[in-house]
Amino acid sequence: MTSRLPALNDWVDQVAALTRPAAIHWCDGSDEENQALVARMQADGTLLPLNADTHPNCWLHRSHPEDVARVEHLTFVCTEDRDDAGPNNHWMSPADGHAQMDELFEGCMEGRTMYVIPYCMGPIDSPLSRCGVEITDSPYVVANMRLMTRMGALALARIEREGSFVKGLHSTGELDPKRRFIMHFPEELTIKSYGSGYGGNALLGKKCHALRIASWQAREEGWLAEHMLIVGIENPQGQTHYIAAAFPSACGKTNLAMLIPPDAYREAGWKVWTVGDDICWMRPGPDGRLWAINPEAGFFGVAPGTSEQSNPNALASLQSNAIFTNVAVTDDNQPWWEGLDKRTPAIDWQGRAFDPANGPAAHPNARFTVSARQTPSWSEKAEDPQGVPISAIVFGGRRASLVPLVFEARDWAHGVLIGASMGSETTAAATGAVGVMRRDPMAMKPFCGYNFADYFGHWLSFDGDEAKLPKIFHVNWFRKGDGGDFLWPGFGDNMRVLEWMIGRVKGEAEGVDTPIGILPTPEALNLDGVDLTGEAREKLFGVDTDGWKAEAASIGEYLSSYGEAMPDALHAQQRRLAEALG
Ligand code: GTP
Ligand code: SPV
Ligand code: MN
Repeated sequence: MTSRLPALNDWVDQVAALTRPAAIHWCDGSDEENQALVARMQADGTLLPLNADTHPNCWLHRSHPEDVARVEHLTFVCTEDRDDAGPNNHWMSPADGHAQMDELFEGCMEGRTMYVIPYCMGPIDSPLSRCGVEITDSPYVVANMRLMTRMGALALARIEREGSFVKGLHSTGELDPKRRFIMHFPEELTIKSYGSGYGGNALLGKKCHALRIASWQAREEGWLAEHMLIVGIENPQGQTHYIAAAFPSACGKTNLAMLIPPDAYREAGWKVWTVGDDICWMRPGPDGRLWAINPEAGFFGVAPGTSEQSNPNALASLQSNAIFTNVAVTDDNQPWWEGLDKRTPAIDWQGRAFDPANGPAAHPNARFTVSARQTPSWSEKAEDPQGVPISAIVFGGRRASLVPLVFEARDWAHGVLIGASMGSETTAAATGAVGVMRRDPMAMKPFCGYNFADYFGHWLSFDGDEAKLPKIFHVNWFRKGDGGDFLWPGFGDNMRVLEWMIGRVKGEAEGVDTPIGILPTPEALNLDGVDLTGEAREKLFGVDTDGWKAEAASIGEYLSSYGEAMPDALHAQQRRLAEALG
């Protein structure tokens, strides 16, 4: 098979000449194709069947033990001018990047099948959607792309109609961390990824296309590509507000997107609808509001910590047709991970008999892949070509100290500063140390495909006369007390904070002006049934002026580290913060 688009056929021919596969398979996305692929992967051990009575059509994949997370130190943005990639990215010239990658790809598919995957990010008929083609030698990637994107014949038809697409070339290679690179060529809308079969390194539609390349395109075309969930909150009157929230990797997006409200809220008629759990593309509509789509069609979610208590919607969606990567299994071959329940697993994520001396049974970055439609809270609006109008944008990170539960930006530019100065402790979603505080602006540190200084400028540019922009908030579900425990119950109780935000959007909820922004008094939040200690009340709803003075100074240094390119308006916002703190 070939396509009706010469540019696509030529590229496939070039890649085949370089990688020399034994066969080429154009993916049509059909069930028959998937069944044949799954059978082949079961035969060669890539997929292991899970208990078919409890988890029909569910599969376990064990990745190479040194290939379990994104690799930020091996991820590059290759632009002609180094300043376009910015200090926030590893950079290489496009010529050097191609040379280095093509040497790795040379002959790498000998004896293997090369899969050509046409995919669409976003509803197939949405003007906000964008298409790409991933070429890979990994059938596991094909099976995951089928769940995570609109993949196959319809996407190919759109690509043939539009004539343009993002080119992604991937090979698992030898899985040698020394021969592993993920490179982006935004000026050519091209991605090359070699040496990893894992998640964000290999499913090129996700972080590589929908964030790094798309953020570049979004700047050129006047929209935003963000690491955000999208959730709809329906009040008892039947009115739904959509909220987009940026939290760094493994900091609570999936959980907030699938939140189940506390009993009293549910009894009163509140409902929560999931539109997206990881990526949000948004653009100003004719009415001046920001309209958002979820470019993905599935969830690649963190398994550990997912339970009937923390995220029942996720758990319900994982009973069938799911792929589990690097989880443990019980003695009756059910998937298991830390935090799921009190059972003891039999086999760990590396296939060994479980022994606590070897560490956790499931890898801390073990993941599930599942079609979004299987989630009970799935929103019909996720298929709406227009997207959904965003009422509030939320930034948040893991901050054990200093940062209160929630505060609101005074205006858009202040909100951009709040996003730009976000900090969070690192997690297992990327290789490297866990728990180290770093600046992760708008949760995009690993994903912004261009200079952060230009990116902040792009955010500021949305504040025009006709704009009806969302309110911006900052949250911190992860504040700890002196004893080291989380002070806020989190999960479903986060609904209380969302209700306050919607109240603010409607001009109904009370807030107090402080130097860092507008905070709720504890009385302005509905805390019925929540038992907070005196320490919790003080730390969740207070502003530590001395601590914030030090933070404001550190934010100033961070902004200055970008040199001349940093917009003056952000420096002005930082000065205003420092002065307000006295
Ligand atoms: P990526 O898929 O990596 O982008 O992550 P994510 O932002 O979707 O994170 P996810 O919702 O999967 O949460 C990651 C971890 O944070 C899990 O272990 C959750 O149990 C934990 N978590 C999520 N929400 C809360 C919360 O409100 N409070 C606390 N204490 N932990 C939370
Ligand atoms: C993240 O790390 O933010 C993820 C998982 O959502 S991955 O697809 O590996 O990037
Ligand atoms: Mn993510």
